[in-house]
Amino acid sequence: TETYRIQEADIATQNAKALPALQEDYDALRRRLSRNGSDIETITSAVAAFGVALPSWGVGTGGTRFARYPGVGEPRHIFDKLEDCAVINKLTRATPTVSLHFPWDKPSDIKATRQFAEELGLGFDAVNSNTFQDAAGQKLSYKYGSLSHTDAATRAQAVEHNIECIELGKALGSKALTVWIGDGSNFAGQQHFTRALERYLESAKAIYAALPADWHMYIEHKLYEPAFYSTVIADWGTNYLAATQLGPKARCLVDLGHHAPNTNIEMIVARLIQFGKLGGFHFNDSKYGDDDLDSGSVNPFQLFLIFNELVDAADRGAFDVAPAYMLDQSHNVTDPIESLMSSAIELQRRYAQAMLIDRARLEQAQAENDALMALETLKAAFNTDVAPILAMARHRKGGAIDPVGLYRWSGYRRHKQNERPATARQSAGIV
Ligand code: PSV
Ligand code: MN
Ligand code: MN
Repeated sequence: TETYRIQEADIATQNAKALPALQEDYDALRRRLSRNGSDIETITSAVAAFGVALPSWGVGTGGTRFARYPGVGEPRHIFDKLEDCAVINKLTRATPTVSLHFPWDKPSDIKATRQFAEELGLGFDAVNSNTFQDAAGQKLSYKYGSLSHTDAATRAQAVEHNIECIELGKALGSKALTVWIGDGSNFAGQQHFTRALERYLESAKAIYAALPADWHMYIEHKLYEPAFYSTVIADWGTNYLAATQLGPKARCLVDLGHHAPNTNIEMIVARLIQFGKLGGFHFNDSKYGDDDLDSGSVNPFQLFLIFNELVDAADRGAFDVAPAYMLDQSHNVTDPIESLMSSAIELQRRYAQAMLIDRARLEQAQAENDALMALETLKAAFNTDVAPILAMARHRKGGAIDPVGLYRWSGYRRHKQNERPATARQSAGIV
């Protein structure tokens, strides 16, 4: 069968219909923002330059540990996944890279994978290792941990896997390794806190030593799950200590779903920036735990406040290296292509709003302890509808003014249903 692709001409045709209204809204917003001293073009250009990486594991069958419900025409392998990622980028122009997870999406042919990605206009962001479950044919089990396991041979196997991920990443053009481990304990007394962290650090140092000079190692903390009593890298404090012990290439990765409810994540971001250890993000949203819901779907104000810290820090020249932006979401009630497009746009929305904050007024309010005016200043930006800026940025880059509308109009998934016949396992719900 022929491979269906959404054409540039489709985008141009649909955009032509939507452009007059967009231009009107954009011009009105330009006038409104200029009254407050903001130049719309500066913000539109910054939004257009914004990019966030797509998670390879986010385009497949989403799910929880309770169930997976395969959708029609879903990707069967890495090439299909890249094809779907390319649709997201083609329509939003906001997701130029993909973050791969090994061994889930380990390419059997690296050269062909890299070449296919290039043809689709995609690059590769951080590669992710997986020592939180046992891979097929694996010699030693991670049931009781990986990098911090009590058994030296199991730790060595986990280190080896991470080094293999670096090698794969090098061949693909990645520049970072993200390490998240599920190591921890379920019962008081099960694990010696100090010794477990010592073992982790020793293993992590061996991985760090294998990093190329221009690479980063992102350490991801998570409060709980799968370990429910204690987790070795449970919080940003432990993460910071580990990254500091390892060296300058090691940085902390903040996954928005990995904190206790109501944690002030924007302040964690500020702290990590202040001490030069913010590596990047796994963006998603959550109400209870590691929910992996779409960005900004639960707490858009929190996302805005995080971007406020990022814009403020960038204005102050506080970054030696720009943080890596990655999405990490997976669930099973929407088409992942639509959800990932919405999340990428949501990040751009909060970024644009953060650029609208009147920083002089905010600073003055802070100096005068005028709490009400400080919040008002933030809210004035947060309440501004910047949708015309986002749509114009997409349009100027050749993306869709209305990405979800165009995607639905294209019938992409229906085309893929024919091209990607479900396997017997998928039809049975076993994926
Ligand atoms: C763990 O919960 C996590 O956030 C890590 O980033 C994993 O690599 C990812 O989810 C995928 O399960
Ligand atoms: Mn994550
Ligand atoms: Mn997670």
